[in-house]
Amino acid sequence: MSLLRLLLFFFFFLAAGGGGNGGIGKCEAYGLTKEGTAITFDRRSLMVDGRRDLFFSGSIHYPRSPPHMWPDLIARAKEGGLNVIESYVFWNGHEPEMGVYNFEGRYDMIKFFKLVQEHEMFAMVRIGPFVQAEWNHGGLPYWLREVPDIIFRTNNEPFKKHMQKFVTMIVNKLKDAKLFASQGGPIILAQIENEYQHLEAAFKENGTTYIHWAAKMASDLNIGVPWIMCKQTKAPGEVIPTCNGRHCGDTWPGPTDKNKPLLWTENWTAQYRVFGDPPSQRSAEDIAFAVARFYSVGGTMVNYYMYHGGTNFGRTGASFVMPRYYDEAPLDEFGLYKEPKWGHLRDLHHALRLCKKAILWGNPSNQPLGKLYEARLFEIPEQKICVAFLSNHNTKEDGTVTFRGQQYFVPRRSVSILADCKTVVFSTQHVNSQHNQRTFHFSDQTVQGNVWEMYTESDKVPTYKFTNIRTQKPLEAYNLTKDKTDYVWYTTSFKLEAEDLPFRKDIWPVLEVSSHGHAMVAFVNGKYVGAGHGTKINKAFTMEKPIEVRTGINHVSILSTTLGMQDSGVYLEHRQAGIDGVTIQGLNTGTLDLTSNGWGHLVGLEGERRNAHTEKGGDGVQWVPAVFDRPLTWYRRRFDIPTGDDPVVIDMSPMGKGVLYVNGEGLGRYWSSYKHALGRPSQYLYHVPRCFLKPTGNVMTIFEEEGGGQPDGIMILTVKRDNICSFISEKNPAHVKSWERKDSHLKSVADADLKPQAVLSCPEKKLIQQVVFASYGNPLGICGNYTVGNCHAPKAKEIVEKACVGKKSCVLQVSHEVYGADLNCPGSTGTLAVQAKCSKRQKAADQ
Ligand SMILES: *[C@@H]1O[C@H](CO)[C@@H](O)[C@H](O)[C@H]1NC(C)=O
Ligand SMILES: *[C@@H]1O[C@H](CO)[C@@H](O)[C@H](O)[C@H]1NC(C)=O
Ligand SMILES: *[C@@H]1O[C@H](CO)[C@@H](O)[C@H](O)[C@H]1NC(C)=O
Ligand SMILES: CC(=O)N[C@H]1CO[C@H](CO)[C@@H](O)[C@@H]1O
Repeated sequence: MSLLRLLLFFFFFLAAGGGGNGGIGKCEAYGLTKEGTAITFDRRSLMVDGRRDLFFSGSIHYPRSPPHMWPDLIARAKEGGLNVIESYVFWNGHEPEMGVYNFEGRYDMIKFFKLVQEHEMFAMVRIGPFVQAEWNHGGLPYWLREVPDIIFRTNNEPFKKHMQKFVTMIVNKLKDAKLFASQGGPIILAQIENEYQHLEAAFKENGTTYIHWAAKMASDLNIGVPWIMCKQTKAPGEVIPTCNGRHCGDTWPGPTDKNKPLLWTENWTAQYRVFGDPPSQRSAEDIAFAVARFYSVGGTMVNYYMYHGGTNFGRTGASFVMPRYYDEAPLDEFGLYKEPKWGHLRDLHHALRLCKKAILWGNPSNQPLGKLYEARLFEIPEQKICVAFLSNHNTKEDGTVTFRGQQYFVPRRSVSILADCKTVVFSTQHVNSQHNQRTFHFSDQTVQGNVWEMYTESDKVPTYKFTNIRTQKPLEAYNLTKDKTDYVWYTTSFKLEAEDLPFRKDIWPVLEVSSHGHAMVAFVNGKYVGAGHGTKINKAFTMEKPIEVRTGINHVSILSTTLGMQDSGVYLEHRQAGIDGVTIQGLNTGTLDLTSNGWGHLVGLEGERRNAHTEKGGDGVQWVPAVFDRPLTWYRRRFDIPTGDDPVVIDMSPMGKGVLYVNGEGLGRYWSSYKHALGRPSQYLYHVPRCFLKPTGNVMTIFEEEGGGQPDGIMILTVKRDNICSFISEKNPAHVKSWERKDSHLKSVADADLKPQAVLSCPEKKLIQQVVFASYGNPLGICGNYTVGNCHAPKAKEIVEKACVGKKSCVLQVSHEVYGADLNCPGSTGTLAVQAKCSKRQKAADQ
């Protein structure tokens, strides 16, 4: 069957409603207008009212972006070819105190799933209620630790009681809002527990008893859609086990129970990052390879973790996890399209949908094509339907294979999708979608009114007599803070005689403090002596600092800080933080061990008790003109909202360590003084969602722990992805989406002549203003920095300008005939590289 006929067939198939194009746009298929939809499954796939479908899901966690951003994020996910949105449910956000609930603002779970429904998409709700998710305490509320005799996530009655109560409450809330597919809502899958298998082994028979209990407890809630468990090879009963990982198509054989489908719940689009981590990347090509591979071995649902990561606002990140979350996802932290990741995956989804009939109903088979080469086929011979996935598993070598009498070039580590077992409609290694470059722009608000006030705590460092909790030895920190603050003071006092002091003036005694984690700043006799910290891997650490002591009474005051609670592993309820040993070394009389010296504790900061970061509390605090370079100091300034509607960012690189607020909203912890191996802070740019801002008089408040920072160097920036690029070789296969771009799908297939096309498209409300670079030949470089190679057709720029300037988007042929072959380079690969600039300033032109 020719490709044209194949497409015709699909059109007919769609029109007839026999399977549907994922049903997007057709409410009936989702049961949105009906009483309910049955979600069933077998080995092959999930079924919606008995109809098989392919599912492309993306994780967007509602508390990680403000509700104002949700509609755009969901719409962009749908535009990227997704038909499912996944979110965890965040217990500690919803029940911060036992029996006190919060479903407002960023925690308005119902509103989130209703928006998914309004966008005519499916939803997956991963209740957990342990979720890990690099989220504080894995989502478990602090108060759960204080339940007598509790052991988390095992066959422990107190834990099971509270877990059941919460899960039931969430399920009832979702049912009341009619959000399950069985009620006509969008939710087609629900998850209980989360990556439990390794804990099950640790808890032995109690683990097994617990996971069976959890499966039964969930099933008994009668939600009318299947429950899943991820990374749980032997999920009990009807619960479907799913895979989490980077390469589930090659590392996971699927559920042992042969009537359950292959679903992939977490396919990392990058790697989450903690303070101290260098930047991480996962290329569009690598993700596409893993996903194409998964569908080629019979997978029918993948979930991108994350599709949009967002921000761990305030204190919501797990220990050491930085506020910016999965910025490398297809939609970046600000919700902007990260290209080519977003577009390449969209093209993949379109290609797989084109092959849906074969994937869902065809006979699967595989055919080795040599060492590390393979064809995976799905065929319906009587209907002449055939789809093939040609894979090359060599990591270093491109190759050519012969399949059904025809030769195919298969790049290293790639899958090529042959929609009719003949025509390549997608290759994971050939990116046809546009690229873009993210740029940050200085805004006038940085310098206007760059006047700082301060309110310092360093001149009132508490000593023992100002503390209210006293014990012989220092206490565990979480037990004191109850996760309401990162900060707790540890103080003690001791007396020295003249003969204790070193005789030589140039020899200083040393204060040695050991801590379970995570960081601290120390003072002796009110004077700052230094800071220390652990790492994500080694949370416990020891700090040693030279100190000045005096004859008579000396005071040690240590501010211990945590960076969230741990989110994984067994016995989470026993994890500790804070000071556990203090000595003074180098005295004439030897080492003075202060560990059992009698300790006073004070929870939180003075500024926190007075809400210095809020409008109201801030007004009740004595602010004075700022003096920089001071530890334990609150700083604040006012600023107006930057003009335009590009996202707003605060550059915290001049500061040390602390927390950042705007208008009372916590934007997260900053730690610019902690540099990763490449000498940069892991995060220094902080997203301020525009909905947190008012036109004038916004208040930025910082609490700086270590000092050394220069707040007047903090910049207010805006972020754009207005530099759009294309880099496509004439030899790339034509990806299916580029054909669909034109009005007439079928006509354009013929027009395109199966040559790839470059599609350049500006972000909303912007037009292509300028073609910065265009070359046809063998150009080099990356988006933002292309250079011409030794082959270059001079006409290229003019042709591209004519096609693109003044337009929202344009389509360019990638063919030497259009640009004129370069006679200097016969036989060289023709590559088109274009960089264009989008801008709002241009007045409206034709689309
Ligand atoms: C299982 O739980 C029981 C009761 O809580 C406890 O006594 C036993 O030690 C546990 N077994 C394991 C292997 O942890
Ligand atoms: C925390 O406090 C509880 C009592 O509230 C106590 O049982 C537990 O041992 C304490 N944990 C640590 C590590 O001190
Ligand atoms: C641009 O690319 C050239 C080589 O293609 C490289 O030498 C140069 O450093 C790059 N410039 C920037 C700003 O990345
Ligand atoms: C939770 C989990 O399985 N994480 C894995 C994700 O993939 C990376 C790299 O393949 C592993 O190192 C992680 O353990």
